[in-house]
Amino acid sequence: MAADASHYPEDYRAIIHADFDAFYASVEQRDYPELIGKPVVVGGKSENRGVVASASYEARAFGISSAIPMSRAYRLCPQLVRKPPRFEVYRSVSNKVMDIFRSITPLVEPLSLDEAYLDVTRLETSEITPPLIAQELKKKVWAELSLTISVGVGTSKCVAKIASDMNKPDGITVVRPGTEREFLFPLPVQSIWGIGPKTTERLNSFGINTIEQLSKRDISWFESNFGSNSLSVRNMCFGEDPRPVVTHRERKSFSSETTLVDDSDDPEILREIVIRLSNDVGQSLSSRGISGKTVKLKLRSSDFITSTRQRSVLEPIQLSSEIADVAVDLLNHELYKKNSYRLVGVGVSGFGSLENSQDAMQLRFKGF
Ligand code: DCP
Ligand code: MG
Ligand code: MG
Repeated sequence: MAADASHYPEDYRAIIHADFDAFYASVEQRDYPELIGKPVVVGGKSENRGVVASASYEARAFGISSAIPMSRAYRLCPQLVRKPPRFEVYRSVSNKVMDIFRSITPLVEPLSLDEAYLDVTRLETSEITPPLIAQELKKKVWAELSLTISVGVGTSKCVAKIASDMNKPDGITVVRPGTEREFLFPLPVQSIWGIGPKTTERLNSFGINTIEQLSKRDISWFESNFGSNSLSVRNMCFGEDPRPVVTHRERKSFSSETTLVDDSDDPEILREIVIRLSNDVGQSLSSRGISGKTVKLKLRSSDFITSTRQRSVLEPIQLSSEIADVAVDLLNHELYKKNSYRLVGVGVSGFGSLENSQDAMQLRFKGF
């Protein structure tokens, strides 16, 4: 690593953003080694008007990217290999990587299945610095999962997130304290969190293309263009972003759903799926020390009609078996319709105020 791994001055936070490279596609290449080095995409069939969910870096060389139609991907690269998604596997890899992150610090904020923020500020010792932690993290993920992540290290969330994208795949980018402007100013405005395609187009039409150009505008200009977000957008131009890493958001519900490989009306298959999904949700609740009072079952029939059924119980529940009891009962009440289903989901909501107690304790323990 070329980056300077020396110690940080006091008063700076050290935030890491880690994101898997070509997540779904890399998991497929890992599990089917004959695909290594080949253009691979994960997504739906082109005859079903499928789209690309993830493209390997070899596929990207042909101009293929996420969200383009599969038919177009094949036109760009006729020798392309398509794999159907295996969501269960990706979810399990995601759980494992989050555990690896949590083995380094409890301050982990997952953003999606394949990425998270880590606050490693307090981990610095005489031997360990944030860039070294980032290196260790990459090594650990590779050793345990045979997958690469790209990592950004910054003094705020927005800098860390932009940095992790700079040297993909298998990259590490450290933006040292005090060098945020140098790093951000040449980048296009859309690198900033929250500036989407429409805003970018508008800014470009004013001749504002880079973060440096945007940073030169005064506060009143920001106010008339960004309204209530003006201050945070302006601060982000300078790398300032006070948002803390929060271990889980104020979530109102936890749920898990799955699209069936083949639509099914078989009660046994459907019950088995409901039990598995209840197990997923139960694990999420248990690992966070949360229990909820409302269980919801979601069903989407073969003709794409989605329905939900929910039931509240008197005492909050957390265990997979308790969630499954309610969810299976809700399912049993639907089976008389003899519908065939393409998607099944289970969720739990109605949490008590204990939701944040575990995190609060961890923070106190860490001396925050
Ligand atoms: N995903 C999806 N549909 C999209 C974008 C993403 O289904 N439009 C899924 C597939 C990706 C995963 O989410 O593998 C993670 O999304 P990322 O944006 O992190 O993309 P990748 O990990 O695939 O690639 P990168 O190396 O750019 O992070
Ligand atoms: Mg990714
Ligand atoms: Mg991602």
